[in-house]
Amino acid sequence: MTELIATYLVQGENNPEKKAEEIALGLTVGSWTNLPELEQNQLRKHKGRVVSIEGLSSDQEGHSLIRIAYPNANFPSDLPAILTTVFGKLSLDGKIKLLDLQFNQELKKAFPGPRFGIDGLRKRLNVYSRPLLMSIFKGVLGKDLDFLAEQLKQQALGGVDLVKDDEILFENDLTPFDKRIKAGQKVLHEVFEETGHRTLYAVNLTGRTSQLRDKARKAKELGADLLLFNVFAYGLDVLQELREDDEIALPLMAHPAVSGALTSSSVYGISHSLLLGKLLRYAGADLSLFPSPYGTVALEKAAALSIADELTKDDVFGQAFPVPSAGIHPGLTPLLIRDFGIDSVINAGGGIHGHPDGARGGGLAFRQAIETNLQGRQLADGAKDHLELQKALKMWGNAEVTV
Ligand code: 1AE
Repeated sequence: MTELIATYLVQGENNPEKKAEEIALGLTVGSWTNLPELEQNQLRKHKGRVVSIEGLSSDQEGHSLIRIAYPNANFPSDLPAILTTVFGKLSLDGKIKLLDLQFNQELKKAFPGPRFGIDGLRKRLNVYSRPLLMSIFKGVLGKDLDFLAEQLKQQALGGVDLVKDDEILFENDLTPFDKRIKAGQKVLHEVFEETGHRTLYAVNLTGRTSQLRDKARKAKELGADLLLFNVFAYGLDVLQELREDDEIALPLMAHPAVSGALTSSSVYGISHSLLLGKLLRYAGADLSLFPSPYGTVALEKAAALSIADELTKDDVFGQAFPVPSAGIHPGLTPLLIRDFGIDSVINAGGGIHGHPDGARGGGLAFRQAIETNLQGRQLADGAKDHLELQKALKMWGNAEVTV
């Protein structure tokens, strides 16, 4: 019998054995010992199973790790059914957090994984030996296309590989989706002609769920590079639908907006690694943004690393890019490379646009910081050769480490 194994962290439970048994039966066949033998025989293949129960020693608050196996026979192979089975009603039932889901090989076949992933994006950009650099449009609400185009140009001239829309830029009269794509293409083509540097633009796919597929197909027709998607405002299955549509076939960048409501508590919700790592990768995200351990919306380092690990570890799926974000500036580059390696994306909004020389200067400072670090040199040393880096370090400081 093939099974999906869920791991839960339970807090304040006096009798974890009883709780585990209640979950295994309550979320599958309901009750067991009271059933007549004939019914037991009929239902055996649907019965949940307690795999293990571990008390966490040296723990005042009574945490236990409970593992429950759910037969594949109980649900179709889609995330809404899986999540409702393993953490539907249960998510409302006291201090319990879903830490992990172990998919068997059969179940994994139902998921697409990233269409492009790290390899595909590197190929598109022809960049192989360094982390990618991404910047974010800032202050674009209420601004027109010319403003947007100029901001995009400055970011691209700074040498960034990717530019993403701000996640709060929705459909609007001044910078509608279609026009943003066309204007973006024009600017980025001009910069490429001028400098030989290729930058890709991730346009924010927004609107009612029923409109997304057509809108995404239109984006593809118009020549969009990537789609940014606020996946947790919609649902993982919506992301999977977009990924599986061969008429869309664009890289998908998952933004973590709203996910904090699900992940932040230590005793409720879903773990960072499962939601922003494993499930996003299985559903087909090519890049996953999450707070880095260092910036303004800092995430505990172990949690940030666990997301990156789920996005990149060996699996039947391609690897997705970890994008540790929020409050990132050039001085943090050595820490980011040390912790997330070169197969990651360094992403900054304020840390690019706030540079004394503007977005171009900010992009250059990041590229100089990356180059300096990969040469095994201190940023302070690189700053002697690079004016933009020097100004950035003066402005934001320097968390110096070398690899
Ligand atoms: C975790 C998401 C980060 C993000 O989307 C964003 O806009 C960051 O902006 P900065 O770099 O903090 O200005």
